[in-house]
Amino acid sequence: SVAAMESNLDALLADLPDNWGRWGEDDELGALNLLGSEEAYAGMEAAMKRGPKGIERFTLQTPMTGEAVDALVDEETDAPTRDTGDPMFPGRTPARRDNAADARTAEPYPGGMKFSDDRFVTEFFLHGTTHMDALGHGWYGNEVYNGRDEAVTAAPKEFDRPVPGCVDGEAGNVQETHGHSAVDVSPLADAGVAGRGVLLDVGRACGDDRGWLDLGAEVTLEDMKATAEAQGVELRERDVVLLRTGSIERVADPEAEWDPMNEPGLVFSEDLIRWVHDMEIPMIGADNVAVEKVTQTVGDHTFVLPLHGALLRDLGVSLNEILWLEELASQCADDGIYDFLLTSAPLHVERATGGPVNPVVLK
Ligand code: UVW
Repeated sequence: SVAAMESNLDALLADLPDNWGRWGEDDELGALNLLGSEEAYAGMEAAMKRGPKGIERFTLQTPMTGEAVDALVDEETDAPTRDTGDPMFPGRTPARRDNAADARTAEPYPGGMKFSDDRFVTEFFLHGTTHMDALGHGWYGNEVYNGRDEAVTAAPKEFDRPVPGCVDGEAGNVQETHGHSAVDVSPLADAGVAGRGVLLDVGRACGDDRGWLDLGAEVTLEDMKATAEAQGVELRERDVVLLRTGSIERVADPEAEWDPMNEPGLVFSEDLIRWVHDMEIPMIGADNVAVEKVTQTVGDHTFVLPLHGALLRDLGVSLNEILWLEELASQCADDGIYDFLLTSAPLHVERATGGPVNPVVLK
């Protein structure tokens, strides 16, 4: 039952650290509070390693196709194998775009300028592309991050800025709609992320010749440390850690097998949670849909997304999912430098559970 599952997670995480109250009772930013001037400076120092003529930029968003893409069909059985469209957690729907003002029919404005204009026309999930989770996005028991009552996830809050036309009680009033009254994505969007990022290319260290881990592979703290050692990079306090598994790269290859419920990913251990806490890691990102392996067995119990409980809810560590890491990883493998300046911020969507993001790396 759901109650039994909740109590399992309560028991599993009971003796592990949390960051509730650490940055005040009202805090909604969590471990991103740890990123200040010195952490940005550490990122900038890393970015300068390749010299004044060597700095390159990488953007880490997995491209949104925006197009309806037919499912791949098995030639013998005619059964759909998988959707070749945007990768995301099952149940979510991707952005589909159409051209509201088409270049073929564009009329010139006075003076001659013409425009084309795209729009999303389907139910695009804010977690349906590369995104950061709000700290209140996932929880167990009756409390979200920082001990806030879970009711905050179902009660509208005041907008951060006055919004003309959005007045309580009026027709079309968005104040009446659902949305987080706290611990939504806005604080992460306002703060942004800037720090020393470290890529742990576990795929290259432990995977096949493309640097892909097998579907279902478990990434442990030991794998992370062994990868850092093999890469010759020192993991430091307050680093933003990016894990490459190769999983999202599978989606771009129509021949490759991919299963969002059985991706390679990080797995729970007490040591991992204590390490993340002691190292004051502000954010973990990965090239898979949930950073962690979706279903995990610990002792006699099966858990779905337990690290969202231990990291997002208890430690307030931000999670950045569906990253595109291929080009960054390939440059890191070429020059042997695995640290860089990482900057990022999710879209500021009021009251939202998460926000799309296109992180920028300088290296
Ligand atoms: C789920 O909530 C399932 O996923 P994510 O945290 O990846 O958005």
